[in-house]
Amino acid sequence: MNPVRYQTEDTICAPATPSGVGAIAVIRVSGKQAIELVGKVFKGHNLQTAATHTVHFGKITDNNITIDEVLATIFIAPKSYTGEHVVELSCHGSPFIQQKILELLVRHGARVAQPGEFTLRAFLNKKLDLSQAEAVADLIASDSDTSLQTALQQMRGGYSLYIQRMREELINFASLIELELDFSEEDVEFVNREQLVQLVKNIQQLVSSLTDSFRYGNAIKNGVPTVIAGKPNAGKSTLLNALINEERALVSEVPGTTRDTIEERLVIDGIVFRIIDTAGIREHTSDLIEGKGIERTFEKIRQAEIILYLFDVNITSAEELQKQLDTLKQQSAFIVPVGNKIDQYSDETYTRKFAQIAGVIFISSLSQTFLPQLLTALKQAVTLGDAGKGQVVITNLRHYQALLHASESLNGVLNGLNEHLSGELVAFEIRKAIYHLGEITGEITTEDLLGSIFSKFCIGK
Ligand SMILES: Nc1nc2c(ncn2[C@@H]2O[C@H](COP(=O)(O)OP(=O)(O)OP(=O)(O)O)[C@@H](O)[C@H]2O)c(=O)[nH]1
Ligand SMILES: [Mg+2]
Repeated sequence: MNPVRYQTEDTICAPATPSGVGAIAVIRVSGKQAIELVGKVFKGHNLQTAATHTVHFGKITDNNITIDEVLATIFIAPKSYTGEHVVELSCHGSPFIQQKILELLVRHGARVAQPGEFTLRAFLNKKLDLSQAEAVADLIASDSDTSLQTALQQMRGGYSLYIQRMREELINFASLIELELDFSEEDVEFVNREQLVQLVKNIQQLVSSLTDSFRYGNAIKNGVPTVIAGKPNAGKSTLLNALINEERALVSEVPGTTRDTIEERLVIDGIVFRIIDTAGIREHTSDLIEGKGIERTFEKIRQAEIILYLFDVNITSAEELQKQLDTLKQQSAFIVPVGNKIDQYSDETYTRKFAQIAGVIFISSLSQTFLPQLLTALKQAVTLGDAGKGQVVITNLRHYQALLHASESLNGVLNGLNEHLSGELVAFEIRKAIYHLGEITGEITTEDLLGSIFSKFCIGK
């Protein structure tokens, strides 16, 4: 942890735009002295008398030598990103000019900001809560429509409102139970036990719908792990190459060509898939390397959200396929059976051959037929497989863990109430649940936690 981060009396400055040459660059200055300090080096309109949310043309000068012509945008506290006075200087986008201006600001008393320090201040000034601040980082890092949408939703408040409400209700009950304890001699009950049980059950349900959404949420953020599995020579590597339009994986007619797993990204309508080509599964191999590859295949299968089970329609019988699919069903992944090499059929009798197996998609990886159907199936697997769109989705591992802890404590509350345990124990468990819910929105924080969250931001954010 870096203590400098918490010196909120300092006025901080940093480039807000990426490093390198560009048309313009923005330097952000925030703090109690921000306007006064920039005013010392800015020749033009008197910034100290400027209204909030106004833009002013002027020159940045150092001892009467002009460094650059800039636009200064003024935000007066508390109406700014950080909640403090903020000046944004749009200068010409040369790294040299930016450096000169930053040096000048530092000479006049500003300090260069730490990563995420602007957003940290926004959090400390209650401009956003912790889960919203974390969403800012996700937003900057988002690289697909879906991840962008989830980050935006979380930044605008997402589930923090729910969590705050749950927390407040629990706080009410906890204080009533604690009040009872003060009057324990008189044997009064301020808290209706049935109401409390109902409330805890409702909250429990909400918490578990949030934790359930994590698998989906995490997939959106990091890409849906999608494994192409099947027997050697089924055409897995050919399919990977066809999907990403590139000769990425080695293809040959020798079974056991792929030894290690190969992963490539594929974006379909804003959803990111991590397509993983694996070594073909066969039961007996004397080849050590191939054996290791097969072990790795099973590891990938266990981690998969979706398994594309590829089989050669020419040499696979329906019974065999059914058996292979049955063994895969032990996995929690969504399984799509894919019949490959249909180009070797002159008619469509292959559909009859596998008629009793549901949901088979038939393709030819080699001649790239029916690939769009496969893409549609992939998209559906995501939306059918888990929480649909529009629902609140958890993408953050820290939130997920806090929710799991809250859920454990809520179970403790319910058990305590069922077994008529003492009010003290029940209150203790409620307080624990309140604590864990508070960790998400930042009502409960430690400097270590804040440090680890905000240090992941880029400088200037
Ligand atoms: N006719 C036909 N041949 C195909 C098709 N897909 C793949 N093949 C051929 O099947 C052979 C094996 O293809 P690969 O893509 O290497 O198969 P694989 O499943 O990755 O095999 P391993 O890595 O050994 O497990 C190659 O000769 C491919 O050209 C297809 O749709 N039609
Ligand atoms: Mg292969």
